[in-house]
Amino acid sequence: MEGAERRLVFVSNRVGPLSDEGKAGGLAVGLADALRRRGGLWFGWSGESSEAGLAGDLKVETHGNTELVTLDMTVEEAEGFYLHYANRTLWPLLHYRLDIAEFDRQSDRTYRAVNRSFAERLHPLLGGQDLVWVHDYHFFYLGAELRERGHKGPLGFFLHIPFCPPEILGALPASLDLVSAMLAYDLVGFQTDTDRRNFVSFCVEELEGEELDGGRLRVGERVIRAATFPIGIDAEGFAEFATSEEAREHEKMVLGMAGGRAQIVGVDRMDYSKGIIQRFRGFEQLLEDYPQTQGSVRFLQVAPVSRGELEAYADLRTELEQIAGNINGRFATLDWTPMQIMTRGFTRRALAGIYRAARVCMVTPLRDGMNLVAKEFVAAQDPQDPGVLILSRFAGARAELSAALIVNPYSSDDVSRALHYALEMPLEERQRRYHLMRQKVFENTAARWCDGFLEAMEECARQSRADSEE
Ligand code: GDG
Repeated sequence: MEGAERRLVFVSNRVGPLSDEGKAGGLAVGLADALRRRGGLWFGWSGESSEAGLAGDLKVETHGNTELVTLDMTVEEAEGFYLHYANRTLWPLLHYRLDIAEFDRQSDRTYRAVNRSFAERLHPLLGGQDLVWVHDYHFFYLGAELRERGHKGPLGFFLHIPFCPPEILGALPASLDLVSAMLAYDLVGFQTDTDRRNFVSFCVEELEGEELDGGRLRVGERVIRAATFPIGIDAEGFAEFATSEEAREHEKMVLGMAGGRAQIVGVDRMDYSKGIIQRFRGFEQLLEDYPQTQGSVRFLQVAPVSRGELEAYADLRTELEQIAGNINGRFATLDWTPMQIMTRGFTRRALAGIYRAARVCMVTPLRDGMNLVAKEFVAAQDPQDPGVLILSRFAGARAELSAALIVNPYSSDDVSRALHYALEMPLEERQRRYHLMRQKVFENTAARWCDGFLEAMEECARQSRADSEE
């Protein structure tokens, strides 16, 4: 059990919270759990800007055996690194949106410089035995920067969002540098086999890499492991939320608004990758193709504004509000408004109540790493009278939740047919599908995902020690 002695070090753009006041998402819950159990350090951006930025003082919060350490950025650092390169270049590109990805030299430079500065500040805090686990597309270069500073211990990286095929990634001017930098990690984790395959293909096609057995990959002198670790949620915890008093109040409110009509729900950060526009079109098509649904359904879309400083996101908001307005204008009667969009956020307990009030939940991203909403919806259902999940074939969650109604989100016909089928679905079929999905959601939890990744890292560490002793 030598591995159990190793300290955990997590690096992610945003850090915490460690305690769960009903606000934290699945990821934070999973990571915080592991930190509480084993102790360690969680390192990242404070979310604030200051004049000194990454050169400024470390902010340290100690909670028992765990430290949260954060740094500010300057306004320029935050803009170039986070808003521009991470969210205007990498996010759209990795979500297969070459049409809106923006490439500029300056933000590429800032992104690399910020990764370098994070490595510079983190390196003195590290011991060679630490298990260092870096999260997501903000930190592709961090591992390589740590290696340059002499860090020899095990480094893991997990990508929460999709990894696009080489034909798309190749458009990124820095694609070779970026993927080469990923090889500094010993373990690279993805949400789905497709993402993993895309990464391996890039290494093979562009970097003369070679796939070995056991998920290993050789590129030049380096041998790393690339594997799939589908993320989960704290299913028990979320199911408890769904029967809390706050949830019940919200469930009642939603059902009251529905007034006996079938409630359809969508919950997403307002992001173009989530396919909300296409979902609205599908709902409109339902009202058109199945006129009996007019007056008998109600659609609530919860879409808290996210990255609102970026034009693509501001435009999306305007467009969604327009489409919702048009649908309501076209179909509403004196006593029925077909749909409602809300851009304010809810607590997680309230959200659980909203899921529970839903007869149908639409999760229709155009591309999504996993999609935790799909899993939360399942966890929140009443097993006696569960709602139906409509799930995009392009969500990572599709691999586990194949008992959902799987749709092509680009096809309004497909979405409208699935909605109609869901609304008509007999209780027995709802229960059968729900139980299959429930099993997956309660089995592959956030804690299990986290432990699985850490175990694989321990294995990599043992392997590399064995190799260096040979
Ligand atoms: C990335 C990947 C991957 C939404 N509205 C409210 C609220 N939410 C919460 C949901 C859910 C979370 O936000 C969204 O998670 P997703 O997984 O759906 O999507 P991303 O934010 O894009 O996350 C994704 C994930 O990383 C983890 O690896 O699954 O594919 O894109 O938890 O419930 N939470 C609260 N109020 C809201 O109004 N409190």
